[in-house]
Amino acid sequence: MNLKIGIVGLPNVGKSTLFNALTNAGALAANYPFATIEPNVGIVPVPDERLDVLAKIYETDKIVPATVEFVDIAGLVAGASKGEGLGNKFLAHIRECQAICHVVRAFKSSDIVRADNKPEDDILKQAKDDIDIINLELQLADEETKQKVESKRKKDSNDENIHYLTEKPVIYMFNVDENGLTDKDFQEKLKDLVKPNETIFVNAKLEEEMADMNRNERKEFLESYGVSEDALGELIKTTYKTLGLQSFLTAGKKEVRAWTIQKGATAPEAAGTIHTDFQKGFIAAQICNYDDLKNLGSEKAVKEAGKLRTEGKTYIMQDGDVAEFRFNI
Ligand SMILES: Nc1nc2c(ncn2[C@@H]2O[C@H](COP(=O)(O)OP(=O)(O)O)[C@@H](O)[C@H]2O)c(=O)[nH]1
Ligand SMILES: [Mg+2]
Repeated sequence: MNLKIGIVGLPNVGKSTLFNALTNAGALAANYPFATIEPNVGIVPVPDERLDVLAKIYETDKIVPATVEFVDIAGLVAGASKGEGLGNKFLAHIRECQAICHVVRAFKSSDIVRADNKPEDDILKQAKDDIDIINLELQLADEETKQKVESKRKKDSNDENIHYLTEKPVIYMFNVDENGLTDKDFQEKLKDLVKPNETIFVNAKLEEEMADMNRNERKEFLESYGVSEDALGELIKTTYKTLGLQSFLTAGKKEVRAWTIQKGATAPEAAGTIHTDFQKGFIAAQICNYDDLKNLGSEKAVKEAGKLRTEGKTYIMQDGDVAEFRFNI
């Protein structure tokens, strides 16, 4: 599953700062060759502590995490749909994404000019105005798409599979300053602006400052600001929740690996994320629960405890299932 998240927002709200912080954090999260494909596209491993535990149990050095692709999408400004700024260049990028991370400026700084060049005044009100501008541009872009589709439909009646931008799930990421990180009252007010969407509060500047820190240093640094998880962890957790995703794991001497699937996916569907042949020729899945494996310490012990199950075609996968598939080709 190729999970792709587009980072949008007005200029100067901290998108690129966050994009860099996310890809940086990802590089640390695993010994996995992550990549920045283009300056604005990065593939980031999904942090998953379970993989480290499994690697020890199965005595392997190879850890392959699930990945998320982030795209730093510039060009959304007031009037973009009418050609302002980079015009409609952002459209194609957003269209390819399963979810949108909408970054909103909610920090105080007289140095960083706002996109509208207005002085900072009421942060809440300006945040609301900024959000409305972006959402209006997305709406206008959809209107244009709709018109194009309709005029095309008159010519040929092929029903196309159109993905409207405004139908994509949006997670609001408020870029707050140090006070905003712990000010629950302020956070509630920001949440109210975008209900019922999910919200995340981060300080892009702090995230950026952690670039050269190791995992422990990052943890301590964030905790000193009252933050328990970094932006990458928060965003991935929230995205999985919003899109109804979960992970299953495969483990062996060759490698341990995490895979992303929909909640409610069946065993053959899970097998299909590894290889389409696994789904076509699916026979059965041998499944144990990650916690049992962790507590009992080996696959052998899990088996002896009667906790290694054989599941068939209708089995619904659970988060943290460690699976091995049997199939015919
Ligand atoms: N004070 C402060 N400045 C920030 C924060 N996040 C980003 N900036 C600064 O705002 C400017 C614009 O940030 P950038 O990430 O390039 O914004 P983008 O246009 O949305 O990509 C840069 O000078 C950043 O250093 C923040 O949380 N606090
Ligand atoms: Mg930028």
